Amino acid sequence: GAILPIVPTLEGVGPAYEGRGNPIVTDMFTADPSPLVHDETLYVYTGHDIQNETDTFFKMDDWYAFSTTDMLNYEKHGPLLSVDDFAWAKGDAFASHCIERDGKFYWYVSIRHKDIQVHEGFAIGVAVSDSPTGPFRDAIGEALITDKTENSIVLNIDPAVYVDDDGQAYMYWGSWGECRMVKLKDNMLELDGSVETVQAHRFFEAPFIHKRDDLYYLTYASGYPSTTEYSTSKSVTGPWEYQGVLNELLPKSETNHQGIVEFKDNWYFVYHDASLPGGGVYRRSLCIDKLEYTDDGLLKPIVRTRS
Ligand code: FUB
Repeated sequence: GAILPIVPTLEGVGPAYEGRGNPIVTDMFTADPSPLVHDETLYVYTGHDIQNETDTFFKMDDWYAFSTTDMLNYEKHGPLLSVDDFAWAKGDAFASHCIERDGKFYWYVSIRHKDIQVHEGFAIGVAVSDSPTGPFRDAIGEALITDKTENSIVLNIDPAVYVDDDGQAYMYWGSWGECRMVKLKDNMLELDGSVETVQAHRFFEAPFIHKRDDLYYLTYASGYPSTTEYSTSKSVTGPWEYQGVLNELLPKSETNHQGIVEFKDNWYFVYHDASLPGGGVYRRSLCIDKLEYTDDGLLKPIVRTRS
């Protein structure tokens, strides 16, 4: 992939950390980032906004990854995966999450299913590869989450997968006020038990789980337009204690879909805003800022930076 040039032209909104400056990607619109560390490299997987400035809904067909070893220089990979890679899908390459397990890379995606009318047709699929940059192929040949019968307004979007210390994998997802969770079997391709509802105050979408020391953090988009808010728990299955706002409302972007990762002894908050020239609600941009903890293990509010 191409090495992205650094274009430090945007006015700052806060002190920059010793990285590249935001937005990270300046030659295309990128959204819904999810982080993965592998082999001393940070990979951030994103969706791709291709809307015209006048379009009034998301237009998204494929997914990319951006990798860095120094938080300064990024390499673009992709598109690595697209709607066309899922024979059962018909469009809308919404938020995704790629994780590694036992040397394989599982990339969970939100996408509209050809045969589903409820939940606006959204389903969750999974692609697999032996490498973080592909080639990826549909791992099942059908959706992992379809939910064809239940007539509910909850969209089956925004998967986030977490493998706990005992090896049990969990997938979180949801939208419109309902966060859902289900266990996954060790093969990462089958559900292991029933779908449960997760209590999250003012939940809108984009759940993400991370752990530091003995504490689990559930971050998510709250309300719409969305702030990022979070809860903590001693267990990945809750009960969750609401802890407040982590990232405030953004100018122009109504979503800010976040992920959190530790990389080379620092913690980072990856998200999108609409700060690229021409950006907007459906034309978003990958950003990365530092994440810091209080002495009590709570998350300090994000200080957003530009270049
Ligand atoms: O990018 C499409 C949708 O917007 C995602 O699935 C949500 O998380 C929100 O960012």
